[in-house]
Amino acid sequence: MAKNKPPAAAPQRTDDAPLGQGGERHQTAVSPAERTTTNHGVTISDNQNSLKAGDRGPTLLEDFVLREKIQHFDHERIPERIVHARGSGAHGYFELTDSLEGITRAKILTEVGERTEVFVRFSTVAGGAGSVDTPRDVRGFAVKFYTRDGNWDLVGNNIPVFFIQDAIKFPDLIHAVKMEADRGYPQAASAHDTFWDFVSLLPETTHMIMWAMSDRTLPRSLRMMEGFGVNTFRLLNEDDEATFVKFHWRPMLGLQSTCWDEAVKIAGADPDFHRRDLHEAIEAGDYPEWALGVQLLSQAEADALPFDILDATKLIPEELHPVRLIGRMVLDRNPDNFFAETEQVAFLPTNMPPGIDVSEDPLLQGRLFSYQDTQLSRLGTVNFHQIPVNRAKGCPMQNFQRDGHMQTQVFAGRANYEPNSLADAGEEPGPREDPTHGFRSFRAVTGDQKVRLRAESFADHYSHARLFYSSQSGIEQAHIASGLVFELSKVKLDHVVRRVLSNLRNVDEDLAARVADGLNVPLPAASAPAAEPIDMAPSPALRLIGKYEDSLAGRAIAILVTDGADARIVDAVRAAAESEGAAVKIIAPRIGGVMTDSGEPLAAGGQLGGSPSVLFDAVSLVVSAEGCAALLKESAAIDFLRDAYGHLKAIGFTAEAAPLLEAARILADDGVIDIGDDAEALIAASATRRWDREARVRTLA
Ligand code: HDD
Repeated sequence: MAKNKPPAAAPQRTDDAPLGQGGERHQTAVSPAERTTTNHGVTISDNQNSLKAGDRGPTLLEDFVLREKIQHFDHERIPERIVHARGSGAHGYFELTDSLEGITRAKILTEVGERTEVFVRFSTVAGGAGSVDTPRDVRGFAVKFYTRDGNWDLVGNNIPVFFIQDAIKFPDLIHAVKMEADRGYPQAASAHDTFWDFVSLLPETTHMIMWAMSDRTLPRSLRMMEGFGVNTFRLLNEDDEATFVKFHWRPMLGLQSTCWDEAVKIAGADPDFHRRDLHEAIEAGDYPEWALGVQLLSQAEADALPFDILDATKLIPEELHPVRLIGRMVLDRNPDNFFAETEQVAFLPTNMPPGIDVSEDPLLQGRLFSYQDTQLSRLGTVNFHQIPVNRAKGCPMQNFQRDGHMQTQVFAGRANYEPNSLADAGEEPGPREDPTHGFRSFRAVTGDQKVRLRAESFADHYSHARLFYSSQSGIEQAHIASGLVFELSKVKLDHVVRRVLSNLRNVDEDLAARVADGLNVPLPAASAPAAEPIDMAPSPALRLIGKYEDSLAGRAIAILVTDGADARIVDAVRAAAESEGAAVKIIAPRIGGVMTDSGEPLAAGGQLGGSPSVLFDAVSLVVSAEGCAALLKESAAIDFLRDAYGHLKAIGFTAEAAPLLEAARILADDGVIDIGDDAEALIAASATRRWDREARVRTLA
């Protein structure tokens, strides 16, 4: 094009024309509220084309619209959390139902009926932010209460104990479990050399390992997990008298886990399985709910325990000190923006209102430093408390901390120090301390020698692992043994496997023998424990199966249909499932759905190839004879059934589906149900897994 010659007129465009070539599209009036602007408020006239020297020429440095947009994009990512990087959040509220008046002066625990806003973030521990939702891993359960006395963050997990006793081992633990340093894998998996090497050398991890190898680390849904504050905290009353406290969350939907093979397949079928489940449940108004419970112990009761209440690798059996349910938490609102809220939320175990205090648990003591510190590299500024999701909402926030990166508050006046006498000159003096209502620490007696020592009372590493294992049902014990076999089968270092087996002998001889047998290796001699383990009375409350009533509420049933499906049966299954609080999804060979035998179209919520049965809690087949014949040629249909059977789910079928059941080699049992005239029977069988089927479908250790 000749210099200075005006370009040819832009092609005329309609609203359906593709963007990118300039033209008519935005020539209709754009109201001020609709206008897109730069970060500094200048209205942008063309968001499709950069500024160039001629329509085919180079882009000009002068294009501040382009530069600003690209530069902002270049910096969109912030460092992910070093642990718990993968997470899902939700807003909700907490309501107290039973007052702890006299035990604490924290109003959130004394004002019955008062609703306090919360933000919750659930997470996995080991994987990166983009990792899948269903690895075998501990789940984070972090709750931020925006209380009238300041924010309270209860930053817990779905397991009541932890791997290590002293915070100084935390970086080693996390380095060991994350991707191996030289090869950058495995992602989000503990089944590798370095993790088990570390574990085998630190017998204090044994109790947590029992939990980690159990089905607790394979939750079916974030809505179906318990939560625990893990560390021991203190409650302080008006007179600053202390009571030890352990916090518990109890899910209203009960506890439920997946099978290991199922979790692995879900990871492929829907890497966002948990995030989607939480989001969709809240979107549908099916609000997840937990009860908050406390175990309260006096100093004398703590002293009488056969273990140290300051040791985070130990739990207090509920049978010894019952859990008192004092409130409920409901999650009823999805975040508007994932980054602004779920990513930028900063939980701090140091966030405690007056009346709640820490204990001397050496793991907790380290946490009191780490969380505040890590926000600096993650959020980049000491002013991260001003980000909306982190802001104290229930009360004023004011002090003389000033300036810093991203300061958003505009402080008026001269007062930025204390004490000051500016009030005498008629100026605003600013806030002052309040000894009556302010946060006061428990006057713990210390002043001992300065030592780097582990307390003798922490030396017992096996009694609680024994307690946990012996409290499990036979099925759960077999799953723990099989979990250990799977993980150790991935460990290449023989001496590490031997050391784990030596340690396991101190937990349970039968367990060690089963794992050795599963690995096909000889059982080595037992390791010498630092303190002789004791046998404690089993605690059935530590079981996952049977602790809560079986229920279909919050679960999902898939109905696989074909053209000619019996509409009456589809309706009956749907009605029966929905009356139990379960969702129903119609799965069809094609997404458009099918024509039922009544000649009515039936819309599909999912297509067979993209909706494997691992995504559901029970399945049924309502097909015509021709439809069944077509499905016999689909491996996805066979897998659909075979997996449902292998994952111990109830399977409902109509007579026409019999050839498919045969092809998938489904054997009759009380979970394989002809729903011809009894949809209710399927519903009853779907409320739990068919555990008695397991021996038919896999060899457990
Ligand atoms: Fe931690 C994050 C839970 C021990 C250091 N931790 C983090 C999160 C949860 C927990 C749920 C994610 C919070 C969120 O969703 O943003 N951590 C625990 C529990 C522990 C525990 C239950 C044992 C009782 N943690 C622990 C120790 C240290 C840390 C001993 C270090 C001394 N944890 C951190 C951290 C993280 C964190 C590095 C990473 C991101 C963050 O804090 O905000 O500071």
